[in-house]
Amino acid sequence: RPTFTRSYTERAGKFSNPAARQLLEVMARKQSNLCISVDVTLKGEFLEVVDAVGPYTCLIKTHIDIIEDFDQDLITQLKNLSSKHDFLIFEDRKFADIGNTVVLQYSKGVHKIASWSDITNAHAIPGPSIITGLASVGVPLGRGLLLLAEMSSKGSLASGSYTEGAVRMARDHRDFVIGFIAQNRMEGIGSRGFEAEVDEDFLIITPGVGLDQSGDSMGQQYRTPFQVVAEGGSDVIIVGRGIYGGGVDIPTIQTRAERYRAEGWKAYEARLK
Ligand code: 5BU
Repeated sequence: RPTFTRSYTERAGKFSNPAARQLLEVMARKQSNLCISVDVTLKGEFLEVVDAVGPYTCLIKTHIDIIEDFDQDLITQLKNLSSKHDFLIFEDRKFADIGNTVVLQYSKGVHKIASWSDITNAHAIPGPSIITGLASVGVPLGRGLLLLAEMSSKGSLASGSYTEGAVRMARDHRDFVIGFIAQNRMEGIGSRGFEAEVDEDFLIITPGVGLDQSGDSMGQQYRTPFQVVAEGGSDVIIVGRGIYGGGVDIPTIQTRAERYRAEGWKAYEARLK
């Protein structure tokens, strides 16, 4: 039975990585496969939105480097909200450098990402040393890594043999690489015939999700939760502007978050059958 037709709870027990296990457990507990990307640039607004949408989400995705008034207290408050509402944190950092540099970017600097972000991601472009570098920091802390296997933007170069290469890199680092940012499932991709028999499971986290728009003016492309989860077999949908966008008030943001949570969950239940 392919992994994506099994329940999140059943799959949780099969992951040795603590971040992957915790994420799947939270998803089952809250009936949410919705990751909310809160791409706003002021600390106060960021925390206000996170607090408002916390009940509907399994995972809050950040771009911490866009916050203009970042300080350590933001991290303290974000972590408090993650306990209050029971969600994990995913810094969408997209590391892309040599091992030695990503170690420093992940653990040091102003943001000290490894100290608070349960999950982060990296491009496969530098080769396996980016994983070993990040793992040297993240594994002792129980963190998880997603590799970018595909992107949602028009004309993305991450396809074909590039995607295959990313999947092979992930297979060699199962303790730390918990899955992919991708638009499709990766089973069978890049396999040399025999891996397909191995009971492998990777989380597929998918950006480019929207119910009311097909894209934006800068190359973003949207699919619906049903297309992504029920038809595509993805595990987690990422929604940003579809929830907080358009300068709407907090009750509207909450209504939208619940709408995406319900749509994402319905699509998951549909594929279990
Ligand atoms: P949106 O407002 O739902 O379009 O935001 C999507 C978010 O996901 C945004 O933070 C992007 O940086 C992020 N993203 C993406 O849109 N597409 C990708 O392929 C990857 C990340 Br990887």
